[in-house]
Amino acid sequence: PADADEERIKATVADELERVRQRSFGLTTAVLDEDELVAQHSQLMSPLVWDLAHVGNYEELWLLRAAAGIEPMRPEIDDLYDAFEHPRAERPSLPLLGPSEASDYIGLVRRKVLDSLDGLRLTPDRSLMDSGFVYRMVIQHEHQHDETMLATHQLRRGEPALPATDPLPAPHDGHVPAEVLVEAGEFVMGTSADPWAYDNERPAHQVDVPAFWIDTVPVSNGAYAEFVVDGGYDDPRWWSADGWEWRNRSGKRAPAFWIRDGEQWCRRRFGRVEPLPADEPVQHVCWYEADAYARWAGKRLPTEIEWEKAASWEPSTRTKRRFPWGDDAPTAGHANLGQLRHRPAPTGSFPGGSSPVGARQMLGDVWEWTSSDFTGHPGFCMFPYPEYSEVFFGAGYKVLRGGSWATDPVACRNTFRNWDYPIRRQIFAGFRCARDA
Ligand code: AVJ
Ligand code: FE
Repeated sequence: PADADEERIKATVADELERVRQRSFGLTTAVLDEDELVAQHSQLMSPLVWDLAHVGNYEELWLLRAAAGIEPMRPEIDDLYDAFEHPRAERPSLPLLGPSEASDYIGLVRRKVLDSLDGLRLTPDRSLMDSGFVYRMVIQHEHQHDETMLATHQLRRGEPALPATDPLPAPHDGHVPAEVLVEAGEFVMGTSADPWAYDNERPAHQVDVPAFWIDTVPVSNGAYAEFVVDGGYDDPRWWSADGWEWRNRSGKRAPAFWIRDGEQWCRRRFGRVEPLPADEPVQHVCWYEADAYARWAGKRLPTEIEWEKAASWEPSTRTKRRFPWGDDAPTAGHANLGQLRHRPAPTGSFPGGSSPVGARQMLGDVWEWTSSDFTGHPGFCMFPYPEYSEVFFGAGYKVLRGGSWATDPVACRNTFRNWDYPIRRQIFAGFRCARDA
């Protein structure tokens, strides 16, 4: 039986490695010419050709050198693709591999990885390393860079490059209450057992949470526009001190990519301008804007503990779910994940993806800003390297939860944690509000 488990894990790893690589090429060499791949579309982002070679270099470091003990293929390029050596703004001036060199390099790494997989022992019950966590880490890492590449596409100017996607889900019918109540009580935060969980999601631990209300759905463009039209950006009452300073310094008076068109709002989306859909979750707001909106609405952002409890806790059985709807893998009726569409679905979609307390769209559509600073859970143990999470603890990052339409299902679950600076707007982030009960 152990051998059968091992074969099943290896087959999944091989399939997922193939699937994510198709996605990466679909965002780079399949859709953009050489000039566009090496260009820097925004100071905030890497040239796409950097992300492409970086995911292969990361795969070489972890799956060939660390897991399989294979000698470095091109040690001289490690420095170029070390995210801590060179900030994004500096990457275009490095002697990077060109698009075809990068494709060849990552393809060769991949062939060696698949060859080495045969001889590996991945017994599920031993340490995380032996149970194949590094393989899942590398797969998730590439998907995370693919989402970053989509943010680069959104910032890019010029003719649309991305292909058409699935239509939006059918409009929901029936009434969706504005808020749901989460009763006071203990719940289990984090996980110790999920084979895909990063170190920052571990370990599972009990947390006592006072009762609170949380919005059933993310804040929509229409609701956010009311804040804008009400002069929300001009009233310091709604803003934190740092947020007001950001507002003054940045000159921003609406979410990124919004365009005023007389009485109407439009938005630029992957190279096309369209009327702003009022019922779509707002995207491209920074933490300061989310925090100000919540105060204007008489509410606040949820803590990440509240967010996770509302998404995952089944009070009647006192059990925790991997996804809001249960432990089954996401399907089309549960959530808008995996880049099936290049946009969030209307608020109130996916009744089949509701959490036990009735919150909808907790996973997919938009990342949700929480009020929490990014730190380690109690009992945090760095694994397998400090630069994934630990070096970011206490360094001014805010936690985001739930994944976006651009997040792949294997990099999304109730315990998954993302983080960014409170000024960042290029990620596919929105929010929902909460309040004390
Ligand atoms: C978890 C999205 C904040 O992009 O900086 C990619 C993921 N870590 N390569 C990031 C990551 C290393 C990380 N975030
Ligand atoms: Fe990376």
